[in-house]
Amino acid sequence: TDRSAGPNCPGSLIVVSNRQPYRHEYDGEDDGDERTIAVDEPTGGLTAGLDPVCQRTNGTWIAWGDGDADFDVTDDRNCVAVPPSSEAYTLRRLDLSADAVDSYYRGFSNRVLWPICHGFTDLIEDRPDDFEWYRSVNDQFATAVADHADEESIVWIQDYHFALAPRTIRDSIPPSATVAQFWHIPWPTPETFRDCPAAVDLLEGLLGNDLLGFHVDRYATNFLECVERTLPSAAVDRKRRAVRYDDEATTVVATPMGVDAASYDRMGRSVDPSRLSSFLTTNGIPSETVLGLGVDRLDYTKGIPERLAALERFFERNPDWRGSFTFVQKATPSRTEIPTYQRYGEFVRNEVDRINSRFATDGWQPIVYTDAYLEADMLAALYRRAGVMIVSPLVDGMNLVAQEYVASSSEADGALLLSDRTGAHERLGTHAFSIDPTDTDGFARQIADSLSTPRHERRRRMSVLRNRVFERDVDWWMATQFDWIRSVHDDRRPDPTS
Ligand code: ADQ
Repeated sequence: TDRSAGPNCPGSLIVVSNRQPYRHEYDGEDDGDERTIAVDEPTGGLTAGLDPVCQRTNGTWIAWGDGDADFDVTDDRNCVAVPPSSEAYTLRRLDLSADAVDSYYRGFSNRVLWPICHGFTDLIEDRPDDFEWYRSVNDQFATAVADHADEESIVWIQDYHFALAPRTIRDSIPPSATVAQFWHIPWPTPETFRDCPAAVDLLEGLLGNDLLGFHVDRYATNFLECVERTLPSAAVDRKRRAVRYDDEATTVVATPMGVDAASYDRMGRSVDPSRLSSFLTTNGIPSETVLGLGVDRLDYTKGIPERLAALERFFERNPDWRGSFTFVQKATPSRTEIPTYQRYGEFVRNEVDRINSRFATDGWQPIVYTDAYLEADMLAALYRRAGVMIVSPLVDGMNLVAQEYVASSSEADGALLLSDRTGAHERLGTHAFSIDPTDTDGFARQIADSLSTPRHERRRRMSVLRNRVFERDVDWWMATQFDWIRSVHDDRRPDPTS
């Protein structure tokens, strides 16, 4: 996609995110005295979309320096100019200690905020010191923002790793600068949020934003209800979705994130068929099989055991499909230092083995599990080849995988099975094969139905889904966020006529 036009950012952009857009790594080459440093280009929708905006506004990106090769620990402002070809903007990398990462990232972010926002309150692990580290890392990021901000700055913070930073940033940058944040995961109901440690601090922190974005209306409403119940002195206007607290105003909006649809479409078509067949052969998948596919981080929110249970029920009830339908589960190991995630991964792999040993024949096994790295174009080709895509989270803020599948399905005859508990379901649910992941019988029936639905009907559904995914792609999402940012930015500025 030509992104040179891109969304219109009214000031100089400062992006704050946990992960950095460019990683600097030794490339293994020995170049005289020094080894050469290779730079990884940004991949993935959000990073690839924001990078050109930073380039155009000569902005700044602030992120955790995560093991960067050319990191100079004696320099407390670890800045590099990126991208290497044009050096258009500044990447400021924060050096976080091992303890800080363990507590802020693997601790409070992923053992408290992640489970609570997804409603898994029984999985919360509130370890001593994690919150204080979370606060201290948020302060570190806020100080870095203040170093780079001026009157015209637009600070755009990504995600749940930074709930406290917005207020500190607000208090330390010029009043005419704007602070916005997008929260990529759900916001829970007040009943769930009641169990959240440091609830008051988190809400006060988030209300330091001029603009706070969520994927769907439900999360925005939940957030406003939590503010009403937790901060009695906040003035909440539910209709206008606005909060006044401590003399600052926050506008809350819902903008569902999309994917770079055109690029998935193009990548899916462009892969040499021999690469795809060699992937199938290497994994022992018969080339003529009807292919089912699941692509997820190994995370307990993604409903992988529920999917396996439904597949088992499906093969029990539909013996005719044994040998001619193969399900590929592409899993990406995630947060592997956390024991809950280790146990989850182990459980998933054992279930795959058990189901395979139940149904496998000489030349066929029902489920192929792989956690091998896949290049983006191969992923798109696999999506395009899959007749049935199963996306079955128990809770998911949005879910980009479902949209990537639709965007890659240029043959338009595949079927998307989509959990009604995802943000994506609100736009795609009417024309996907909707599932409740916990209803094993119903789920298994939907697998069978999707496979027996006539091609013309699958095409009809898929073409509606494709229109929706292409209409609201990642560029639409960013443009909409920047429209909102511009409107709150204008509100902050002194009225020239008064
Ligand atoms: P995630 O929970 O990570 O994101 P998802 O939205 O599906 O879930 O995004 C995962 C991304 O990782 C996809 O772009 C996918 O292609 C990519 N990916 C997965 N495995 C891969 C692999 N092996 N190789 C390369 N890429 C791989 C969180 C929230 C979601 C929300 C997003 C964006 O939990 O609800 O949709 O952020 O806001």
